[in-house]
Amino acid sequence: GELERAAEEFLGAFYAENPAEGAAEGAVAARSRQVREEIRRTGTYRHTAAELRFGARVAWRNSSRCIGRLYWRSLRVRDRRDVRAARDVAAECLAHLGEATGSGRIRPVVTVFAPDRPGEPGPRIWNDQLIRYAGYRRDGRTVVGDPQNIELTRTARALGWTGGRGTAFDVLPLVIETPGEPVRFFDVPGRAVLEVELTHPDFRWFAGLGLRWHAVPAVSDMTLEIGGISYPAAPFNGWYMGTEIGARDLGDEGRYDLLPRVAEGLGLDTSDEATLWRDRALVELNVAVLHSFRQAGVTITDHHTESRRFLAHVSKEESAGRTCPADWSWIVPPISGSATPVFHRLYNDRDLRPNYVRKARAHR
Ligand code: HEM
Ligand code: NRG
Repeated sequence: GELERAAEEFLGAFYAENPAEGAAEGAVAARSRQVREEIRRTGTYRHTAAELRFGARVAWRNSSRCIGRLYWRSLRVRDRRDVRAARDVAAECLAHLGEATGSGRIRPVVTVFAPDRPGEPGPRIWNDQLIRYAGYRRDGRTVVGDPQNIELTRTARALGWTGGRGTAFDVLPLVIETPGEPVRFFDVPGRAVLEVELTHPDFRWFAGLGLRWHAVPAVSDMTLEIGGISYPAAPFNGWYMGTEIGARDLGDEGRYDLLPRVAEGLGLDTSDEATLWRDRALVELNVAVLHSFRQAGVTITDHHTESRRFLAHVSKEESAGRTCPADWSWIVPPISGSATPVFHRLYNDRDLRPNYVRKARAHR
């Protein structure tokens, strides 16, 4: 069946890329036979710790939207496959943040919770990242906080969350679904969340905007697929590329929509698009993000450096006899695209496994 085929293919890749694991001739064949037997008996199979570690790393390597893949081998894999209860999932998510954040020198980490099994789905995290800011619609028009998270905020409140203070940067609780339990929320305490207050190296007024952002992007709404097994809760993080915050999170009209306010601070003429006030505001916002993270000692990368690293990664992959799958529309940064080398070429995009895949959100 489908599962046997996917398992077989994964085990083949595992032994091909990890010769030390199967020094003895026929190691693949022996493990494949064992897995087929286990599938026949139980309808599923359990990865070894080494298979899981390799699978989670290759899933990053195969993430064609990710520009940060040069360091895919260094991913720390926290094996928490025995964790299913919502309370324990929440506690392990906080432990993940602690390990990932350190004192600001961010480490790439993934925590793998229980997989889906026949008749028993694994736990699911409803937040799209472990750290998210609440969004409150005030009078049908204006929004306080992050408009992207209005629905998650409503869900948390419907479940009984009263923790929001109504600021633009209230950290939402984790909302966790697991079989045999009602959906529950768990507060993310301030000590688990490193944040950076944004200042600008040249403009004193910028600090007065009262902006901040969290240090760690920890994506929690993607399923880790390895060898036909789905791990629906497998939050992962690296560090930010500045444009994610400075261009998209703070700049998008559907997010914090700050370009008009920054342009005002800069004294730009916003009555005429041709003054490029939006572009100038974007650049200064991005300068502020990179400057503030650096000054706070929090790992961050800029889109020029990261573009060069990504092309180094593509070359390394080709030297290893692999084609690096990549999605141009996600790899090219949202500002100054043509000033980065990733813009000036095309890529093959293939949907390889293992991978992190986004399945339809449970609560939609
Ligand atoms: C997407 C950078 C680590 C997996 C992205 C994006 C950027 C990025 C800029 C595009 C995001 C967007 O436009 O919203 C980085 C950097 C890392 C890093 C600088 C530093 C180490 C990781 C790690 C993993 C990963 C550790 C998994 C183990 C992904 C995936 C996406 C992505 C799956 C697509 C997300 C989606 O579809 O929403 N990355 N990344 N990245 N990255 Fe990375
Ligand atoms: N753009 C999103 C984060 C998406 C993932 N980005 C990373 N991933 N850097 C945002 O919050 O702006 N990572 O694992 O490091």
